[in-house]
Amino acid sequence: MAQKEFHQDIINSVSIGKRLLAILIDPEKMKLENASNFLSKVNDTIATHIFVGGSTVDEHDTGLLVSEIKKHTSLPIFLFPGDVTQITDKADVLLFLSLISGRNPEYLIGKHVEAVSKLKHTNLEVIPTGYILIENGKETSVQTVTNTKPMPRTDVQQIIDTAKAGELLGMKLIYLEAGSGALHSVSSEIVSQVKANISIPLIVGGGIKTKKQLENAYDSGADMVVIGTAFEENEDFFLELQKTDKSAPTKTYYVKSNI
Ligand code: 1GP
Repeated sequence: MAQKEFHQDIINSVSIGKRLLAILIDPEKMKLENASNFLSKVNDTIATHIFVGGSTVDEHDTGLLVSEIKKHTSLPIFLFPGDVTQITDKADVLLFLSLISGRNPEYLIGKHVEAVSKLKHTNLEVIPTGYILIENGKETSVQTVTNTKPMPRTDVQQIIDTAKAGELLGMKLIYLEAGSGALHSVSSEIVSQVKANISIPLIVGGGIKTKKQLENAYDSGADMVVIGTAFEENEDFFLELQKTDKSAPTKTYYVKSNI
């Protein structure tokens, strides 16, 4: 397993107030032959990371797609796996997600134990991440696949305590997830309250479809925002999120710090 490099980059970004944007690519929805065109549009946006993952994808498909993505972008590729089968050493980072909003032991620790023998043979940087699913108005695939209940949106204190417990357990990131295609993204109140109570970087995703919602998430305290569906469904979204200085190489900000 690799040295901590990409996690440190996130910490460095947070320390200078840099807003991070991950574009989520689902191998089930992205055909290999479309990756080049998709990535050329991504490279012109303010995106800083690529996440790859889905609910039901196999290793072979994930590996092929990650290799293809790498040909077309220098952005770091984080695996955001729905299952152990999606772990591939072609990526840079594995978000080692523990679904701390739920009480299904398989998604709290079981899958992780299964993953270890596979990880021995990879160079992936593994980042332990507390994954918190929040109710969004409809059932999401995370809920179905993991057989867990999301946390009620109204139970802000319980969400804060869950995030803090994740930090105290040693997790390096907290991810507040409304679920892909969520009707309601995670509320500003939840984002700001969680941010105020943890000292590790905060990722927010699910149901963010407009630039205004994106900015609202950052203004509330999200350090990184994850968007998938809006890029799949709305070509114009790439234009809305275009870099203002297109001459800047995508990797400028990823120069490794010596801090
Ligand atoms: C889902 O948070 C991500 O895991 C992204 O959600 O597809 O709704 O952008 P969307």
